[in-house]
Amino acid sequence: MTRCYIGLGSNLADPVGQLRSALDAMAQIARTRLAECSPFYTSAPVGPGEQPDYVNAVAELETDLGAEALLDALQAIENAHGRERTVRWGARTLDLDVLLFGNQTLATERLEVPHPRIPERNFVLVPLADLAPDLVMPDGTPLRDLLEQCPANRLHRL
Ligand code: ROI
Repeated sequence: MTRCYIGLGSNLADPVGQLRSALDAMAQIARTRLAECSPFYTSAPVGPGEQPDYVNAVAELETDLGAEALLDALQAIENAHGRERTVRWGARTLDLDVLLFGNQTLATERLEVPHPRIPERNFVLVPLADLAPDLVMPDGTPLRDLLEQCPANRLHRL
């Protein structure tokens, strides 16, 4: 079993409901167990243009799937939640990002793990630290160091 962490985000169409239903769907993924989910947070949108605040969380999964098979399952859930891939960094009903996949480092056409933007996103680091405060990244960097160095962005626990 590989322990992995998934970032959840939504800023359209009842974001809290989107995250709850995504968690229900993730609990149904084959050969995978939903171990835990962090608290939900509201966060100021990062990225260009005006868009609503996000609701973000991080979930811990244990899976026997490979990273790309897990990505397939997560993308199927995004699509079932009406995700449209139009504007890069635009508003979205549901975003599921593979943040970490065990201690693996991967870079394929579809998937880069650890997720390259973890260090600059407090809406990922804070809920990840709720689940795994002592986590160490595959390159040896403690999560605590990333948290200390991360730029501040408005974030409130729901
Ligand atoms: N901003 C916040 N606060 N939360 C997100 O989940 C999020 N996701 C994104 C972009 C558009 C980069 N901004 C975000 O994909």
